[in-house]
This record gives sequence, C-alpha cells and structure tokens, in this order.
Amino acid sequence: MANDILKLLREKEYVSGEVLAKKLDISRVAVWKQIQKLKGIGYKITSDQNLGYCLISRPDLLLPQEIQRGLSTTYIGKKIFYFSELASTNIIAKEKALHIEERIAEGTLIITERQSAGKGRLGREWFSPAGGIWLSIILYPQLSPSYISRITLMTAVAVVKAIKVCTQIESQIKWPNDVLINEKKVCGILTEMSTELDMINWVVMGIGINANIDIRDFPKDIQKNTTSLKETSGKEISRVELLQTFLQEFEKYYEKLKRKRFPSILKEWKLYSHTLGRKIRVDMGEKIITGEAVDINEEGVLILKKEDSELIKIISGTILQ
Ligand code: BT5
Repeated sequence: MANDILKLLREKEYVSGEVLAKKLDISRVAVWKQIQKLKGIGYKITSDQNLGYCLISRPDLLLPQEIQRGLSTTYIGKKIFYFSELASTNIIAKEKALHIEERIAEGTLIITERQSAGKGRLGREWFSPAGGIWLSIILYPQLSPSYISRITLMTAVAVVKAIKVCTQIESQIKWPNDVLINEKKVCGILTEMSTELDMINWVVMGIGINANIDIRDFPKDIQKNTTSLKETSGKEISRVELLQTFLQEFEKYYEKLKRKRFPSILKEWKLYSHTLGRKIRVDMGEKIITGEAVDINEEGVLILKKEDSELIKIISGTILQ
C-alpha cells in the first residue's frame, strides 16, 4: 500500500489526502498511516491541512520501488528482495535458488545496503560497508556449464558500460572478475553455480561495486589497491541510477550470451581489457606462472605466453599485483 501511495505522490506538488484515499479505496487515516511508514524509511514528505501531501525527497537507499521506477528490463530486477544488512547476498540467493518447489523467477535480485560477511573468490573476504552496491542475480541459463563460464567476463563488460554511462568514468577489466579505475579495484564479481551432468541448475552472479564509499573507511591492507566511484569523481553518485543502468546492460548482454553470441561480447571485453599485452603473474593455486597475456580466446580462457614462448591456457586464477 505504501508503494501505491508513492506512485500517486508528486514531487514538489501537493496531492490531497482525499484524492489518495479515493484512488486507493482506503480511509484518510489509512493514508496518513502509510505516509508515516514512508517517512520512517527516509522519504521526506510534507503535509498541509488544506493541500495534502507533497514528496520532497527520496531516501538514498536501494529500495525495490526506487530501482523498479523507470527500469526498462524485461525480467532482470522484476522481483527484488531488499535488506538493510545481510551476511552475504550470494548466500541468500543460493538458498532461494535451491528451493526447487517454489522456484524463484529468473532475474530475481537480492540487494543489501551492507554485508557483514561479504564473500570474494576462494573464501576471501569482501568488504561491504554502507554506500556500496552489493547484489546477487539468480539465473537459470539453458546452456552447458562449460559455456556459462563466460558469464563473468560478460558481467564485467556490463559493469564497465554502466559506470561509463552514469559517471563518464572509464574503467578497465582485469581478467577474470575485477573492474579497475586507475589500476585500483572498484568492483568484484563472484560467480557461483550448481550443475548436474551437462545441465545448469542455477547461477548466482554476485556483484560488488564501491560506489559512495570513502577510501579511508576501507581496511588499511586493501586501501592502496582499492577505489570507489565517489573517490574518483569527487562527488556522490546516484546508486539507483547506476544500478538501473547496470541491470539494463546486464540483461542485454545476458540475452546475447544465451544466443551464444559471446564473440561480440568478447570484442567489447578486449576494448576494456587491462590485462592483455601485459607481463603478469598468475596464481593458479598450486603454482604461479609468469608471462605475457596475449589473448582471451572465445571460451573466455586467458592465453599466456611464457618467456620460452610456450603458450599456456589459463581457465581460472588470480592475477597478482
Ligand atoms: C571478488 O573476489 O572480487 C568478488 C567480490 C564479489 C562481491 C559481491 S558483493 C555481492 C555478492 N555477495 C557476496 O558475498 N559477494 C558478492 P576476489 O577476486 O577473490 O577478490 C577479493 C579481494 O579483493 C580481497 O581479498 C581483498 O583483497 C579485495 N577486496 C575486498 N573487499 C574489497 C572492496 N570492497 N573493494 C575492492 N577490493 C576489495
């Protein structure tokens, strides 16, 4: 009901309590109660005995109604579970995806304002204070598990595009899952999935973007290699607008991926690549390999040229600083 009232309220223009009550077929007291509820979550609404209610400002929160207002996707973000704090959005998304009896719709989002136990890859921690964008997307692609590994690269392209559109900031992709600005990490992507034989049960894409975070708020040990959009642009950015743009880009690229049009996505990935052409050290778990990153092939695999010119394919790993 509070949502319906929000849709009827006007910015900088009064709407009478009577009109609201009539349109929603509720009493004026019920309208007043819902207005109090909206105020409680941060909407600034003034009231005037004769004129009614006027929306002054919206809260700077990633509330579902704010994200969905003007969102032009078909299915990404049509259902949103919103929390002010969570351990990790990926954990909740996986719990929801596992519920086969009440299968949650494809494109459902889990969003939180902060995470107390945000996850990186390989059990690493992801620092997630208020001001960032921390979300997970639930997907059921009808692709083979080997094909879907490209989705991390695809998501990074969508992040770079969204950052550019909303802030004009140029960012680069560090293979496989980092987005950097001036060599510093601004976004990380965590892809988790469940597969069975050659089928995918679900994929959960976890995306963390350092939007409006002060660098001095990051733990000391990661400050040197970390940045935020606020830090880069020198001002707060609209998280809602960035998230909407990202979701729109994500859906567009995901549709391409589902049609196996990865080569066109890869072309764009290469334009934004921070990795190609560089001498890098890759931690592959059991060993560290050094060489020049010469290509990413159409499977999303990194091709490294060692000193002795031997070409090595790297499916997964972490590029060391
Ligand atoms: C990642 O892992 O980059 C994946 C991060 C995914 C986070 C999202 S937030 C929403 C969803 N829910 C979750 O619980 N996770 C996902 P990796 O490549 O392993 O990088 C982790 C490393 O990045 C850490 O070991 C730190 O060095 C560094 N780091 C931690 N927090 C950071 C931050 N906020 N910004 C930049 N770097 C960070």
